[in-house]
Amino acid sequence: MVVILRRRYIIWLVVVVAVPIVLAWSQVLVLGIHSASAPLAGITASTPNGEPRGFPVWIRWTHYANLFFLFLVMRSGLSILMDHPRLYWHNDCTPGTEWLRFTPIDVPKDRAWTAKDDARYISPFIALPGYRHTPGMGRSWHFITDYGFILVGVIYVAMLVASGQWPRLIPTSWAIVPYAWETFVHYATFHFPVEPNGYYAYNAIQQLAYFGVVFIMAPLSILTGIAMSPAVDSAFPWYPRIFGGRQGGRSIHFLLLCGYVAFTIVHVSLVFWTGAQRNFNHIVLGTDDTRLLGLLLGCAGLAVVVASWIVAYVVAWRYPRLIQRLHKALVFPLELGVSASTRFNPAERYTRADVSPYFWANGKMPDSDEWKRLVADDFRGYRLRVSGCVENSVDLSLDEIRALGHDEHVSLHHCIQGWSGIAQWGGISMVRLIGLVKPLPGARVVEFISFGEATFGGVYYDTQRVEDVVKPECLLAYEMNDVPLPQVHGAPIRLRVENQLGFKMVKWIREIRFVETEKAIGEGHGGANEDQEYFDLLPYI
Ligand SMILES: Nc1nc2c(c(=O)[nH]1)N[C@H]1C(S)=C(S)[C@@H](COP(=O)(O)O)O[C@H]1N2
Ligand SMILES: [Mo]
Repeated sequence: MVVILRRRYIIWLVVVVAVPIVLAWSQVLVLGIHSASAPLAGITASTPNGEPRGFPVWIRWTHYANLFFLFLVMRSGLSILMDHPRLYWHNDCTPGTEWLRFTPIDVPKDRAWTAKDDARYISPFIALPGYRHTPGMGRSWHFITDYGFILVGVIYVAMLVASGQWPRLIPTSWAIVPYAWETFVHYATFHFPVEPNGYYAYNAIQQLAYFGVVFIMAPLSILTGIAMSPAVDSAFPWYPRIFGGRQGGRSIHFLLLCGYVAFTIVHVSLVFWTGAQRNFNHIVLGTDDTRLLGLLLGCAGLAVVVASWIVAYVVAWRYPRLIQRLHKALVFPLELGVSASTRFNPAERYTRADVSPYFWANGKMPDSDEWKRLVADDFRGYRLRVSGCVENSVDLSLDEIRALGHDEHVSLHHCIQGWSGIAQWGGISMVRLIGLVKPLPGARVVEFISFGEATFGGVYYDTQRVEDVVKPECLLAYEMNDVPLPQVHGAPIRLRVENQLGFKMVKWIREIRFVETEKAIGEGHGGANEDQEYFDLLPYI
């Protein structure tokens, strides 16, 4: 895997790592080494009501369950990351402006290079499910295991507070800062400090590290994850801005992954360095002795974790439909709420000044003879057929569509692969079309059918719930950035539906049908990607 970090960030990284180490060495050379093991205020061997602090059963099991879920979350996150292996600090994803990338490829300027072409391979030893372009399955695993990760975190924090064990992690005095510095000076200059017995209390750096992981990193991971959601970003455009936009949120989300990996490496090294048998007995058995049993059981527990990766890999490739269904079962109730609620109506107020200089293109251009004839004739022969469960089927030429009106907005596009871009879209709102064709009461779903092919053959199509197409900002767009829709972006007509991911926005639309359910179309999962690549039916996240 190629990793390219921009030079200015390499310099920053070196400075951030080197400066404290140089300071630590200077202090030791000038002043000598102090003891860093003085007890911290507020940490005693027992709680005020006399119970030993120790490691009660809830700490031991939430520690293990967290490890189990966090690794699955990280592994599936890597599969999603590699589908657009570039990270940015701004809303547009202009190639060449990324601060970090995992691909050697400079995007070619002389030929078409879609976002899907840009996806990279990642080994299934590292990622779940691994290989190339598997964001559908990656997302299903990511979201299913997120539930476990969040649930365990909530139980852990609630118990930490309820049991009075919280002073283990939450600093109660600023005195921890000089202690932490002294401890750092010890580690950085290879003077290993006298460690407190972790059964009762931690050293200052250890305490701050645990505090940081539980109370800063984990919540930030959840919040930056939410900042990538199209439904949230289009309804509350101020929210992603907190993190520097969707790409800022995505970059921070990735840096937090690096943080968990770094923490795990240091944590595990120190567990072994400072007395593996005693430490394992603490966290596995809850006892404070040096038997071998805790270490043995701990290693068995880790073997189960590794086995879970193999099982997840096999299930992802053998029974992807099962995982897609499980994902749907877990999030669908929430999604129906989003769909029904007007609070989640897209309400973006981007301006033309925000329009991205570069907008990735995706998908296979249509190449049928019929399509070529339409292009040759500048779409004068184009007719959009709208039919199905409607009172009034129509065949509309482009001029007739334009005559229906002009609605427009400037919005942030969210691709499932991770990239985004801001563009102006002009066309007719779906509400206008609905007024014309008058769907019958049974019509719950709208099917959009393309001239183009899907990734693995067959016609590209996708569906929308009627609740979503009547929301503002749902357009049949014939214009992008104030010019007629370019061919690569879906000419003559494409769908815009800003509260969902890009794959729902069918380009090169040939036909629209109002139907009762998506279950009778294609393989019944609501779209070509949902059928073939196990994408989610209502991707608001
Ligand atoms: N017909 C068709 N429409 C499609 C696709 C496709 O492959 N075929 N890709 C989708 C995806 S994944 C995205 S992100 C958007 C991209 O739109 P753009 O090419 O204008 O950026 O189009 C969507 N519409
Ligand atoms: Mo996409």
